[in-house]
Amino acid sequence: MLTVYGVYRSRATRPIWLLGEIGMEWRHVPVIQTRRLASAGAGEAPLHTTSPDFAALNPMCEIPCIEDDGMVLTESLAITWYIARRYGGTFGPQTQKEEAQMAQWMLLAGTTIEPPALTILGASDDAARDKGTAQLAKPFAWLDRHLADHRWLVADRFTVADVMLAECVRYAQGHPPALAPYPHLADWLARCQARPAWQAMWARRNAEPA
Ligand SMILES: N[C@@H](CCC(=O)N[C@@H](CS)C(=O)NCC(=O)O)C(=O)O
Repeated sequence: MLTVYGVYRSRATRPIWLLGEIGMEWRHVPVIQTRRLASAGAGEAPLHTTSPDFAALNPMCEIPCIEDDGMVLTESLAITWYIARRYGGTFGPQTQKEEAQMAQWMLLAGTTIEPPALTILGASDDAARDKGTAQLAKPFAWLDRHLADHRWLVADRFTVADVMLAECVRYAQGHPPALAPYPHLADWLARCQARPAWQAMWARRNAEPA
């Protein structure tokens, strides 16, 4: 059975949401970020990102990580993409053009949207939030235009592209000015987050200690 290593309060939400959409069974090993533990060295400390057993699996000491069919895979977007391709049916690409379009949104999510959105999420002052918001203006304006006449990112159906991008855009959501100028993007994010599989993932995420 596919095993996901990582707590919900991490980028593990990406593959976990998709697994819920697919409705497949998976095994959860809740590895927590070492920095979130008061004393990682204590004997009773839970499995964490620098635990020797986990570091042996992922030398980057980061979550999420999966094991499936004898393969260990890291990088949340690669993991989510793999699950879609292998198990996801129409959540994954059905043609080479769809594959290219999904790859486009996946790479935009990981390289252009995630860094400033995380800046906003972690900001402790307005200057940092303003900087992240300014960096998101161009990609968000493009997404807003695209979503003005598309319900979903690719092929008029909900796909892995929506999962990967929505989970990166979410990091900016707590700062309303970042999304306010982009109503179609905000509506699409709301559609994504209204899905039962996202709601189930989010409830479990919120049930974890902060
Ligand atoms: N590019 C990686 C980044 C993974 C990453 O940084 N994960 C964080 C949690 S979301 C982590 O494990 N940090 C290690 C730690 O804080 O101990 C991915 O997308 O999977």
